[in-house]
Amino acid sequence: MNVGVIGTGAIGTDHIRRLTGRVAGARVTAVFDVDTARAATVAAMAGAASHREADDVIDDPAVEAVLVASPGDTHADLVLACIAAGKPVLCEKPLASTSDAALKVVEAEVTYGRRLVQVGFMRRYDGGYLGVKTALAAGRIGEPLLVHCVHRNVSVPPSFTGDMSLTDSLVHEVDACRWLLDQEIVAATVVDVPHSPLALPQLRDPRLVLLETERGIVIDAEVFVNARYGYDVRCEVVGTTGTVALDAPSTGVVALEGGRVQALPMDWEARFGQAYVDELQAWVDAASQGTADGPSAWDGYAATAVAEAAVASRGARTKVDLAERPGLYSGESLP
Ligand code: NAD
Ligand code: ISE
Repeated sequence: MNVGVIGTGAIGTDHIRRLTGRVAGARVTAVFDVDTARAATVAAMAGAASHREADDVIDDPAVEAVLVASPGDTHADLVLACIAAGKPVLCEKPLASTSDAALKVVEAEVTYGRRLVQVGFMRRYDGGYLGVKTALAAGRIGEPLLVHCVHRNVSVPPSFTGDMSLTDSLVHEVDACRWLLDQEIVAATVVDVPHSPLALPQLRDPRLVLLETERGIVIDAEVFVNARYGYDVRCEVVGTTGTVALDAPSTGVVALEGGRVQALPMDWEARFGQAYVDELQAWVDAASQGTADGPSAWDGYAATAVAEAAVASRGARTKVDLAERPGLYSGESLP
């Protein structure tokens, strides 16, 4: 399958490497980035053409499917153009920067009549999260009551502004919990906590968010994007008869000089590297049949709507205003 990639920054380039070397059945044939020098370098690395506009990638007759890895506020229009062209698209999260824009994508896909969109919620493909999902589905901890989540990044670039820890980072917890619990999140409350002096002044960091699901489960999620010490993602579901927690890949425990040290990953690539490969393989397999599965446009819409409620919260419990879920997305999205 010939893939066109829009956005050749950090994750776009990583995805191109994976599509080129670790995923079966795909090759990258066209790229576009507003940073034309970067696009040219990456195109040369992949043996792809470097196009002048994003639409030239989407409309390129040789391109059979598109991967969108530009910044979040560009996603919705690019995905709408892919749907109009009838091409399967893997869109990095978030699907859109507003729930209205995400809903337009949902409506366009429903009108098209078949799934074309997969959203880059790669945690659904991670072995640790799949273990939690399997234990829950088998009823091993009884009925889930609450979930504790932690999402810590070492640091973020200056382009990470405003409420991005909610709209760009928390959306992973939102999607993972919706998927693990198989229910929608209906309310969000952001609790004020002291700010880290090490965070960029324009950021409120860390954030503590309480989410409530439609069946009354409460999720507490800490998002701390300047935690400095490592990339640390945790999730524990507390049930009526036990708990199940995320098991992260380990590089072993080193004992020396009177201590034990367990290395932590320092970024998402080190922590979720295999999940990205499995996500891309699933996408290529479905896209080469002209469709999509895994996290859907509806999942992208729901995550953005919850993040929007969290942004609006400012300490108050804020309801999530979700549209009616179209039949195209009935049933659970499998990883
Ligand atoms: P980045 O800043 O490293 O790369 C973005 C690239 O997009 C840059 O090269 C920039 O020049 C280019 N760009 C900007 N506007 C563009 C436009 N209109 N058209 C085409 N290209 C444009 O950012 P990144 O970290 O690679 O993040 C990109 C996207 O991937 C974001 O939506 C982010 O949330 C998502 N992301 C997801 C994960 C994950 O774990 N799933 C991890 C990192 C990033
Ligand atoms: C980034 O865009 C990602 O998606 C990472 O997985 C996440 O940990 C980080 O907070 C985001 O900024």
